[in-house]
Amino acid sequence: AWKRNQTAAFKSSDEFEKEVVRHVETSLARSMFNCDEKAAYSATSLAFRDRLVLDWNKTQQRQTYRDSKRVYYLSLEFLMGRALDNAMLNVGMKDTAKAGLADLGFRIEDIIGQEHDAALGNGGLGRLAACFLDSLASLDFPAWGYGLRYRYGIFKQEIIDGYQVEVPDYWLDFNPWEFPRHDVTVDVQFFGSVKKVTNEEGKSVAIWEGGEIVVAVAYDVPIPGYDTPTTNNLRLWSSKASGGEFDFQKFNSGDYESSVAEQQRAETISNVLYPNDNLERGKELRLKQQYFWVAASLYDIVRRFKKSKRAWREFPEQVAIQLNDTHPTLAIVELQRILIDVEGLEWDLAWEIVTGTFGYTNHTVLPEALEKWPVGLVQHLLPRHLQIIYDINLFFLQSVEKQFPDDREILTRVSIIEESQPKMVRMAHLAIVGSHKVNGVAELHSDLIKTTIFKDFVEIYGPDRFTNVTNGITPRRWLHQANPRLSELIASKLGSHEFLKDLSQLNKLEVLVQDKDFKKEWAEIKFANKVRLAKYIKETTGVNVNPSALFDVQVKRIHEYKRQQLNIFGVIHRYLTLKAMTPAERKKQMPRVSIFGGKAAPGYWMAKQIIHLINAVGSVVNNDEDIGDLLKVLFLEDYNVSKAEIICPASDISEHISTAGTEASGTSNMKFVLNGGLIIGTCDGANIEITREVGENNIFLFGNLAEDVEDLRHAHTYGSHTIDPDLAKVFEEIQKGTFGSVHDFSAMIAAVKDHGDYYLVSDDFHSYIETHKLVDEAYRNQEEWVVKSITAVARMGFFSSDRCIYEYADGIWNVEPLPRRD
Ligand code: DL6
Repeated sequence: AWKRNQTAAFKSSDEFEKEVVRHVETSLARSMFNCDEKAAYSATSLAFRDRLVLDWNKTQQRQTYRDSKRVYYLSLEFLMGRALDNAMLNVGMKDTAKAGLADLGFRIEDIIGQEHDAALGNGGLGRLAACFLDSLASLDFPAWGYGLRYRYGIFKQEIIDGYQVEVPDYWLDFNPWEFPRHDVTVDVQFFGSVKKVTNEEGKSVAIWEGGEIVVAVAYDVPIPGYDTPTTNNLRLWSSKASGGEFDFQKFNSGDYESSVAEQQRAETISNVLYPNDNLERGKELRLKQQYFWVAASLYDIVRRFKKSKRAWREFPEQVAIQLNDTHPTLAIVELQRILIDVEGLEWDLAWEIVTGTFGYTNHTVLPEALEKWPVGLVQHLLPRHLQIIYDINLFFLQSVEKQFPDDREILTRVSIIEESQPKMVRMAHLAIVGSHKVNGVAELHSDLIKTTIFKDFVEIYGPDRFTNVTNGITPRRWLHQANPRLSELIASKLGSHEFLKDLSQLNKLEVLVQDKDFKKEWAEIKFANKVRLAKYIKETTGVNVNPSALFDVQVKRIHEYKRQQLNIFGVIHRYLTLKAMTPAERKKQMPRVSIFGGKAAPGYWMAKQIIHLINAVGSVVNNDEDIGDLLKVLFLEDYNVSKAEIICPASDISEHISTAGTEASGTSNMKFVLNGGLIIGTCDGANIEITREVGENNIFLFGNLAEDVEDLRHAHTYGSHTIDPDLAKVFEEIQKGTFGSVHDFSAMIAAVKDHGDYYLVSDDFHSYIETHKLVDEAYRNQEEWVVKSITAVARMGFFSSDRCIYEYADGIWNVEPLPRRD
């Protein structure tokens, strides 16, 4: 096996220490006498970065030399979290660093804790991209990520008087993990006009001229694989005005403000991540971001391909580009434009190359999240692209017409242009037409897209264009890094850490479910993780929680479809039930800690009311002396990746309770189970496959099925809609003012009672409550609970993101790993 002893490794903790001291004194220009934790973090990162760079360069050289097919993962979001801990673990040097830092007077946890999360994403979609980068590198695939270098990532959430307040997240004050490449720039054009001219060969060609140029500057982030020298690249683009810093002429003539205006306007493009999860708002700046990033990335990819001097036809044999949702769909149009306008290829050959290159991953069926752009806006911003979109659509519709000569309706339904007022470009349709494969992210979701939103396309292209790749998570971050004790216990039983690269090996744990000592250690680790979370809760909220209580966690973006409202209504029901009991009866109840966390999009009023209700309930319940430790309700501020690393290992049960058919996959469900927590969930997204793997006895399922949702909604609207009696009592209590402002919460209640209960909160309430009773019962039997926990972990091998990458590589990208042999 390869040992990281030549390049990235430090030979001893002494050597590491020396490097840290050198960086403190030279890179940071400080002395060790005034080296605080922040400086120690910076110097440690720089020491590791120096080593990673060597592997990174070698990996890139080898990939260039071998000239094998590369994968490019285009994602507008990469929710990376912290880099240092991950880098130390992936290169196998954490213990060395720990010893070295201890020698210098620091605790490694404190140093790791200094790092600002790289939070360039909203939620699952961005975190999936980050897990995929880790797997691609760990499995030695030649792969690059392309994204935007936002100056402001997802906002920081503060909770003030129970309400969410958004604070900007400026994360770039010192970022040792990026390399600015001021020599790698691309001019990106916007606006202008198109003229047709006849070239020397008598061919009519389009010339896009005028408008403005914004410069894209590359920033590279090394992505170290686990237990391999392969270190891939994530290239993030930052925007800058063309033609220098500002207009000197205007400056000299005293017009200072407008001299910097152009620069500011250009920089705005990569300034801020749009903070919406599963929601598209159609803002011009967002479209500008998309084209800016896509144009720069394609220029880069094409430049790299051209160096090999291969024929254009070979492009799809050298390049696979995966579109992470529809956000990068303009790449399809941009590549077609480059091939026909710049490189002079014929349309048909160019289109064959384009469709052979792209794959498209769909991540949602929610109508509000499906991207559409007004034709007028596209015309204004990208006039040549709109012409190409119209041509793509024309040829596509002509072929559909031939295939279905008697069906006019299908043309309207599948057209890339929606004939609405105003007309819109349907990005998902463009993505399907321009890709050779379309995949959903869990079996149910992939079936749903084929039978609902993309049904017509299955008729047109046949079922083979559509496939499924169920999501996964990287066990390196989500087990080894987040839960080191559990990872070490597993390694000690399996005889090595190989399971971190072949997660199916976890199944060997199953024979240990009756091993007393093993079970004891397993339970102790969970308890220690709960103590760590309890300490964090005390520090951040001031509330004492009992680590022996059942920890019930729901952390994810706040959204009506994810149904945090169902959870908090359930918590109120529990509270009312406890209140109605005698003290003797209460004593028999299982104590619970209900933990919530997650951000609401700043403009999503209802989601913000849900956060407010959770906090309002917490203030009442946590201070009720009748209740004491029997129930605590917490909302943890500013949920992010590094907090997830503390929360996931500490849960007993976690909630994945979306209305059936709405959550494409979910990935936190996988993180919780891999950390020995059980889940309560609906038959939705990947919960279904988790159940298939872990067995029905090791998961708590409830609620209506996806196939019944439409009928239920129909009945709510056209029939009579009766509210579950227990839920009605919960509503009465809220309306009495028990939790403060009746007015604030009235819309949440009305959504269920008066506006059709779109998310089926009332329909699922009874089975939700009953299933929670089963959870309480099961938890009483700690012996059995631990057996369930171990069994579930042992069966989670399928949910490694490594498995996803192999499936993409085989079924979509047709690309092979390129291991380094030095
Ligand atoms: O595939 C990653 C992740 C899924 O696990 C979630 O279920 C799904 O909601 C999320 N989808 C989006 C869609 N946003 N857009 N566009 O974030 O993807």
